[in-house]
Amino acid sequence: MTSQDFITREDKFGAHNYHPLPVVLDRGEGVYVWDVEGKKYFDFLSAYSAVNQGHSHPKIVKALTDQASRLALTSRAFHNSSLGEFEEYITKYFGYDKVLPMNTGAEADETALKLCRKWGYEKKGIPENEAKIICCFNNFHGRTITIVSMSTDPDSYKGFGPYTPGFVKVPYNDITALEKELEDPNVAGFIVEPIQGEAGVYVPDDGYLKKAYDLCKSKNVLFMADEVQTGLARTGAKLACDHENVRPDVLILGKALSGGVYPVSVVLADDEVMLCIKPGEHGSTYGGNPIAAKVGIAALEVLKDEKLAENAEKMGEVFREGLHGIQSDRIELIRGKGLLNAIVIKPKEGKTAWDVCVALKENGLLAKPTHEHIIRFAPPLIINQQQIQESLDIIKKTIEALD
Ligand code: IF1
Repeated sequence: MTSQDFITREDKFGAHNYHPLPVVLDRGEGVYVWDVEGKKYFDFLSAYSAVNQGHSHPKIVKALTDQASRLALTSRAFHNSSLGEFEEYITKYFGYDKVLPMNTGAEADETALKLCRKWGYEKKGIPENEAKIICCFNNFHGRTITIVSMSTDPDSYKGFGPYTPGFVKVPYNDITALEKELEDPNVAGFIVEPIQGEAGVYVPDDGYLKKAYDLCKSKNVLFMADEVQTGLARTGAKLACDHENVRPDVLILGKALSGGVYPVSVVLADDEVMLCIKPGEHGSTYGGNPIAAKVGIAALEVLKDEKLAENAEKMGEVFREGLHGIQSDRIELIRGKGLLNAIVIKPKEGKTAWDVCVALKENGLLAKPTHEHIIRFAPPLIINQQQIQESLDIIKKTIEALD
């Protein structure tokens, strides 16, 4: 079967909720993936930052397969011998009292929202059904009906109403707007991405997170950081909030918490918040299963053992510097932190970010456009200097050939 045969079959039998680049991947290792014809590519998407540790990291794969053949799933109706080990490991790793494991990022965000409302009623004393949560314009927190109720992107929310009430939207990176909404005593929480991924790798001003956190504290409001995409070494620190020494009241993690081999997500918080949810009030069949527990530990160990935050910081500098060295008026802007970067493409002669990505693919590098004119560059964090250089050569060659 050729790539086209695979694509045609997906198109015929699969729902049309995605528009992938025309490449059919069959194998991955480290920073590389191979298509069904055997062509090799640099992976500059890393499954939307789920594969920070590199494809099929041997240590994570071993944790997965060992546990899969021993005990895969018990449900939380019973205890299992791996969950506590994971809970102890991850709470100490990030410095929180408690963790609540789920599977996907959206589920972890939903968990945080429920936890926040519960805390608002039980601890803050907000009248029943009156709690409000502040979120940001251009946020991306996932695809459930409640989460798209927070969205300001019509592609995400249009046609899926009626929406969950109780959300107040403020412009991102706007402290004054946040301060104003925080005057409302019924506000229980503020949910924010430390860098907005889907919005196009939008990095807020230095000090924004710290100021937002301090304001939340002064109003007895929970500061909830969605680090599903920015967390786990991606931006050159364990958490993107670490850059401003902010410790979120509620920390939401997913994606790279498994290195891409399994869906694992969590919410971390201290007892005062986490214990507001009582037995029977929240959960998931797969959440906290033994495979997820072992995989989660291995994925976090790899981040630490291989110093991936430090490498992301260093390689990010080299990468952005290299991008700045490309002489083309097609590149309007370069932004990012660590190895979460993007370029804004000026449409020229009818060529958009999509066309640039198709050309990059032809030249052996995979990246995905977002919002028509933005290309995100997010390779696995194990990438070395020589590989960064080769990638920059491909990007330079591709963009120059379009000019
Ligand atoms: C898709 C973007 C990335 C996330 C943050 C929660 C979730 C995500 C900050 C939900 C998910 C994804 C999902 C993916 C596209 C993608 C994405 F382009 F939309 F913005 F990564 F950049 N919080 N992000 O970024 O996590 O439930 O998917 O596990 O195809 O929808 P999930």
